[in-house]
Amino acid sequence: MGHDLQFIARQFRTRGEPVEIAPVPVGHINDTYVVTTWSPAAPGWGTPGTTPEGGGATRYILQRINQIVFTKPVAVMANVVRITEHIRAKLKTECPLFLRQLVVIAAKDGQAYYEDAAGNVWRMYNFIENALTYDSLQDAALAREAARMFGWFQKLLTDLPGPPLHETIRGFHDTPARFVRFQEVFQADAVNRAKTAQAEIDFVFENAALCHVLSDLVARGEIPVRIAHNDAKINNVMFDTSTCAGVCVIDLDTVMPGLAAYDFGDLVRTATCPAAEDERDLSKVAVDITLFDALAQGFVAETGPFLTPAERQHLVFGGQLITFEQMIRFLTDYLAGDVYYKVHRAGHNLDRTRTQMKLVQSILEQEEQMNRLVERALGPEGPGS
Ligand code: ADP
Ligand code: GN1
Ligand code: MG
Repeated sequence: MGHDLQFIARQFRTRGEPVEIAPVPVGHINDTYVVTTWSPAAPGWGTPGTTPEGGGATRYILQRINQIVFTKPVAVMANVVRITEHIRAKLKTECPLFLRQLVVIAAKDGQAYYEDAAGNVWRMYNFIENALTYDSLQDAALAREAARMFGWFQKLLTDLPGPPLHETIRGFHDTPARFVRFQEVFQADAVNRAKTAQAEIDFVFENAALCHVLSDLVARGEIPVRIAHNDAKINNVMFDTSTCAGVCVIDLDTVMPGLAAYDFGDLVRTATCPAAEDERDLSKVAVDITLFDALAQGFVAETGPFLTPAERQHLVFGGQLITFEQMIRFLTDYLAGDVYYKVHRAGHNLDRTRTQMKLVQSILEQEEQMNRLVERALGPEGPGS
């Protein structure tokens, strides 16, 4: 459906009026646009001895929150405001990254979002300039930096004051429930696709025991629930265009109670394999141990000091679990007829399912070595020792 993007962009407190709006074709969930505004110079600008603001272009990110996925967008925005304000309050203004963190741009009525006449909920952020995201990586330094950023993000949120964040998607990483849902969708086979995914369906049933491991540890109180990003995939962190240093963690919709292992797991899933998430040539899909080593070092550099022994021991398992869960989610969506993830070609969710399956196999094969690398990164008494 077409949206009057100019009108929507004008509902926010931007500097100047929107002059250009372009879609960002990244991300599986929200609709994302770059809005460029233009503001004229204030009267008197340029007069020696005066300080009125000059004019110029400013960029923003405008997003329509996917309300099929996020049924409570107002709760999402309440979380996002708390998270962004807390992070900025913790970073000292002199910290070079202070000005490069997400800020929610208020709507003209002062709310953190704008609801249009059709009930769509829109939000606006500052555009993080001179930074970029990657959909996959080949470079160990970037893998280390990505993991350091998500670890840093978890660390910054360990002391978020106030009540628990809203659970924006119920049971988001409840892998056993994901498996139950998969079985229902598979039994219904509403679009008659099960016959085209037999090997993948078999793999899910054969490995179903993986689903319960972390939830059982949580239920027994052996692994703590903390605030996690819960969608720590590689294109949800921005890097400086010139220095390649991490700048900012984005896509905060699922930041809520979760496990450290979920975020490390999503990094393993997306930042240790140089191939794309939807690569069709499966010979390219495997965990690259050099990328993994860098990733482990980056993550524990920030989180090592606060992770419990049980959390440390389950980081690699987090990679297995989150990749397996992602396989189940893509396969479920394929069998349901592509109702959740944006797809761009026939069989897209099945292609994604296959890469995840190949990655699970690759992690299972290299598990011992990966665990050794995490232990080495932690050192006998933690990172840096
Ligand atoms: P989705 O939930 O659909 O993945 P994201 O919030 O991750 O949406 O945004 C999609 C993409 O848009 C990101 O991967 C990133 O490339 C770009 N992006 C998002 N927010 C910003 C921002 N504040 N500044 C610059 N680019 C951004
Ligand atoms: C979605 O929004 P995006 O593209 O960063 C999804 C994640 C999946 C990921 C798979 C809210 O992430 O959970 O892991 O796709 N987000 C939601 O690439 O479902
Ligand atoms: Mg994203």
